[in-house]
Amino acid sequence: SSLFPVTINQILFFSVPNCMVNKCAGTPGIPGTPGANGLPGRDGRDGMKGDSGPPGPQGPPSGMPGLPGRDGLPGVKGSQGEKGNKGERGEPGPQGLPASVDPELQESLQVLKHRITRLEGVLTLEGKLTEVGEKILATSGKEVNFETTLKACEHAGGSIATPRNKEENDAILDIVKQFNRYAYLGIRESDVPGEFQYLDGKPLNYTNWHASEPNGKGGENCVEMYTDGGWNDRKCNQYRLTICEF
Ligand code: MAN
Ligand code: CA
Repeated sequence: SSLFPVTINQILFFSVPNCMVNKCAGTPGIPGTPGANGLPGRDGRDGMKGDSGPPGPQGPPSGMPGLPGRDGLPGVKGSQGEKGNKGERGEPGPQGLPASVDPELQESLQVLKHRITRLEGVLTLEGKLTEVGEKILATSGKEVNFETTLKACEHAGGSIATPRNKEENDAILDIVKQFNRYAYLGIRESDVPGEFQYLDGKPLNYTNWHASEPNGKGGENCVEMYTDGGWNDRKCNQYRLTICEF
């Protein structure tokens, strides 16, 4: 109604001239009362799009689980496990020839023996080895006390040189003379002063005492070889040429 405050009658009243050709109008009448409100106008146009609202709360979980991921890198190697139990004994092999009549085995033995003989020749030539009977004698060229001599020979897989006959005594003497150094022998004083024995406790069955020896009477428990091959009882703490037998 506010859009049309003037009625059709009022418009006609003011638009008509006061006087016509021969008739004039009287005084204007009192304006009529405002008309009733008009019909509502049409809807306006849509406004501008508003800003997007804040994100909504997280929805409940849904959907199938994804596929498993790829394998990770291999870990560091673990420590070695305990040794397993011993397996069962295998079946016996086929019957072979006795070694004494096995031609292949005998041939191998011949080849090996020949090779060892040649190697012994090389070592003998160089003065590194002396053969006497079944024994092989060798020296480290070092001078050490009796205990150390025992250990050195044992470490090498042999034992301290022990002359059990003249031939062996001479072979040891060769080395003693070559180095011009006395050497301890594998002989020690027993619990009876003045009595000597082999290291295994057995009595001596060959001796080559130097004149007036042994004379230590319990005070010289070891035995050394002089450069003439004679034996002297002597304290065990001297430095003597190491000679071993194998
Ligand atoms: C002399 C001799 C030996 C003895 C030594 C000890 O050479 O009496 O019998 O073993 O001295 O040093
Ligand atoms: Ca002596």
